[in-house]
Amino acid sequence: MSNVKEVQNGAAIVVTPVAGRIGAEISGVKLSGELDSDTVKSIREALLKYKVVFFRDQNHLDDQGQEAFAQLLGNPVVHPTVPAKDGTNYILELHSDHGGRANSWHTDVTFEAAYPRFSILRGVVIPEAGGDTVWANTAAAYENLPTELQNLADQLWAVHTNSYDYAAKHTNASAEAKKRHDEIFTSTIYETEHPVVHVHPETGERHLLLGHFVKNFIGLSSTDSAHLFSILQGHVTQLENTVRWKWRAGDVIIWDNHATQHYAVNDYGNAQRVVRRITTDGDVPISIDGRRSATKTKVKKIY
Ligand SMILES: O=C(O)CCC(=O)C(=O)O
Ligand SMILES: [Fe+2]
Repeated sequence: MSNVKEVQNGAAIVVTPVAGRIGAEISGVKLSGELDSDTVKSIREALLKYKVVFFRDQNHLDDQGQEAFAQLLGNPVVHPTVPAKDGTNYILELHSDHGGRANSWHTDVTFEAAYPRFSILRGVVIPEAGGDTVWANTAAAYENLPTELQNLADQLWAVHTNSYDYAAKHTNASAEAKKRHDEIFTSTIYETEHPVVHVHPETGERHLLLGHFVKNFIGLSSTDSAHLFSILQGHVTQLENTVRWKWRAGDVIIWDNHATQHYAVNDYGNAQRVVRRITTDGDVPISIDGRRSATKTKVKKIY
């Protein structure tokens, strides 16, 4: 089923759902910093509805073009600890040869209070087979919880930190990846308290906010936290809540980082895979009873 939208300049964008609960492919758009505002509005509407949108054949985009396009969706932000790629202002490169294998379920940068709203990822080098990415819809996860678990989650808060057990969550991580994690990714250690259920700033939908940066639930021991985390996180990543994308070089994928988690499948061995990401700034989440997330610790490591 596809859904054709006419925009003012006469171009048509076509939005085609990919999975039942999340994800749509958008065709008929050439992404750039010059896109007209109606097309940007249509992309934004599709993002709110489908949570992740996929664009094929954007090979014309270079780093600067990706940055120019990102500015139409929001204010680009650099990663809090990882420097931007040389020659760019905002790009975070994930390179398979240098530890860039994000094979663990997460929402980007939730160890900060105002974590990014949109992530825009461009496929630069894609393996012939494997290296897909999977996204999960965290609103569908909440909506499909039994009422008893919804009530429990509604009350819970979690501590998110970038100083988590990287090796335990990224199986087969290389020595270089572990070193990068210790020396760069956690050069400043954050601890931020977020509600487990937050109200989306634009749609008003309730979402589960979990992922691999969760350290513990406030008031629970680490053992109880781990058990409860696996129950709730298991609902997020239930296959019915997910969409899986087989990349081609030149694809651009945008997700609403306040509405999803994602996982980059690490099944391509020594083949090379390079993707480049820009994030835009996000709001501080708000709980169902109107309280806001807050960063409690931000400590620079001294070597
Ligand atoms: O490599 C991917 O497909 C996703 C990597 C990731 O987690 C990200 O770009 O935020
Ligand atoms: Fe990510």
